Amino acid sequence: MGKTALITGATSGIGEATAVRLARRGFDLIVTGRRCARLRELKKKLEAAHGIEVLPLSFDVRDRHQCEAAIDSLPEAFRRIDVLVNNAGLAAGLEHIDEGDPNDWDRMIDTNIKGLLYITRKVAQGMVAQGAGHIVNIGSIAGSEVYENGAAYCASKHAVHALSQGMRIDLLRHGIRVTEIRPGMVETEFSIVRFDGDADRAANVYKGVKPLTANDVARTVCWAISQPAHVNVSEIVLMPTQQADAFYTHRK
Ligand code: NDP
Ligand code: 8X3
Repeated sequence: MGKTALITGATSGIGEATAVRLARRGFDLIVTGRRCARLRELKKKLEAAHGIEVLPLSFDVRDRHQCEAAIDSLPEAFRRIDVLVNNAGLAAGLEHIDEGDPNDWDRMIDTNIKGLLYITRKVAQGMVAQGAGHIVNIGSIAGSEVYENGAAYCASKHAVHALSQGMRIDLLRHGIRVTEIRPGMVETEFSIVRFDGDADRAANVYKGVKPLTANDVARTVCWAISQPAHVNVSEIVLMPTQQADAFYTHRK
């Protein structure tokens, strides 16, 4: 029987690139996100190119009931999830703490932390019952470093780091693997979302740097899940060569 992966936030960037890579490897896919037209398009493209089955599920990970209903609604053929990629997430705003917008904080905390928890709980229940599974959390260097103007986003990714460690402990006895991938700069829609659609400001983030691509991260996800069953890749920090950490970037 083929394997099935659920990828949250597959409508763009890292999630979409991971869907493409896993499709090439023959995984059936459950792809999620709010933009249902993009999910439908992805289904069409991947099923035609790779002869796999793709189930698009459009919902907002911030809404616990939508998350639970989505997982409860899975048809029989998609009920066994072998790999969960918790990728949906965002940064909103870049301001000092006294000037931050609480609506931005809510969006980040509700998506990056609570959404990840809601999905993980439901999917982990199935993995526990089947006695196997692999959860890959897309964290960030912001999960182990803190930079000016980024307190709330960094806090949300620090939470992903803590949750990854906690999940690894809690799921240990069930043989479920947990990997956290913490990338530096990746050029996706991330900065456009962070700056509320300001494409010029977003482009500036990557000026003079060759950032990671979504595909670089997707390749890393694939590598982590392809290890033999007795090997768990706990954490990977993946950086552009021109970026040492959150503070030092060599721009040409
Ligand atoms: P993108 O903006 O390209 O993709 C984000 C994805 O998350 C989209 O598919 C979006 O789908 C989904 N998403 C966001 N909010 C929600 C929501 N409320 N409900 C459901 N889905 C949601 O950015 P990236 O690919 O770069 O980001 C993916 C992950 O990688 C994030 O967790 C981010 O924090 C992390 N990351 C990114 C880095 C970067 O530099 N780009 C570096 C380190 C980590 P839709 O809008 O359709 O709902
Ligand atoms: C995204 C990378 O440096 O903008 O998580 O926080 S950074």
